Amino acid sequence: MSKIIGTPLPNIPWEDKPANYNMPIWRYSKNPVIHRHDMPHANSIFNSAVVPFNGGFAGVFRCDSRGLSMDLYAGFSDDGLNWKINTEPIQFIGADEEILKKEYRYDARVCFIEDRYYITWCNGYHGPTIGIGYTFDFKTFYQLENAFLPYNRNGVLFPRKIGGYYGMLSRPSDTGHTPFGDIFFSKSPDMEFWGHHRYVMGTFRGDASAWQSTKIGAGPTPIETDEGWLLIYHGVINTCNGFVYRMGAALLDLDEPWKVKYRSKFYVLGPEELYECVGDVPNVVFPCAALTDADTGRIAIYYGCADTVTGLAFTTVDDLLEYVKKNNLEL
Ligand code: BMA
Repeated sequence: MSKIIGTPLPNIPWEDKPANYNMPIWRYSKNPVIHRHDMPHANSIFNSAVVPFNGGFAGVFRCDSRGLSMDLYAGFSDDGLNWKINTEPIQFIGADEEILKKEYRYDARVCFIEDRYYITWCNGYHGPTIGIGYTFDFKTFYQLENAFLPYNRNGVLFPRKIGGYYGMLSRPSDTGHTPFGDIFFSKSPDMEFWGHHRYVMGTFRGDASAWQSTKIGAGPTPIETDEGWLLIYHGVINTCNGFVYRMGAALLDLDEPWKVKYRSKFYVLGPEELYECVGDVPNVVFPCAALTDADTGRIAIYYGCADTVTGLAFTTVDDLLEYVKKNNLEL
């Protein structure tokens, strides 16, 4: 039995694992949980992040408009299933107009640290890089300096300081659709200056785990367990019909998260349902958030489906960790 280190969340959205199901993650039976038009002028709502907030839930949603402009919108829910997403994008305030200028914003993660909700996202600044902001109430949003030089994507914060420093995973990339990509760890004393970069893990080139052979990127905020940080990530293979995005899981050392203890050879969820296989970008499952209940070990994962809608899936810390350990990728 493994333990989630964190707070109880008795109202976590939940469905039991279907009988005779042999994968470690199972889908919500009423998926997609958010449809493409659940905000009036959206073309698509996907790759979005939710957290417990005020007894219910709040989130930062990627809504691509009908102009296909990519931006972030706040949204609220009592049960994590029925969402009301604001019709106006988040307006950040901050110290420097240069940084506040919006080129594009997408794929947010939200992470509660100490006293506030930090938001990281892929921020256009002469190419994609990692934007950072924070909010206390999901009404007023403050933007800090970009974490890195372009080009970078999939910036994911750890929910507490490690060895006295904030920690972030990210994936150095390029200006385009990036045919490569490994996960790195960086640390910061103040959320502004990031350094001490360490390699965490990369693509796997062999036949045994080809689903993660082109690029990988961190997904939800890593989940603290008594055995290490449970990381859910995406892995990509390039095929004759383009990239296919699947979900994997790994366990990172608690004190030195750039050390990988286990990593799944097999994907833990892949595009199989129609809403995952058909959409603006077919064959994509892209996890960006996970709610956890420390009392029961339950985990609810929110993931983008085919760059069009948002799905919800469930697992427990035991289901996922057992699977990762049993199917460990030997490097
Ligand atoms: C990545 C990002 C994600 C997207 C994925 C599949 O490069 O743009 O937002 O889900 O491609 O299109």
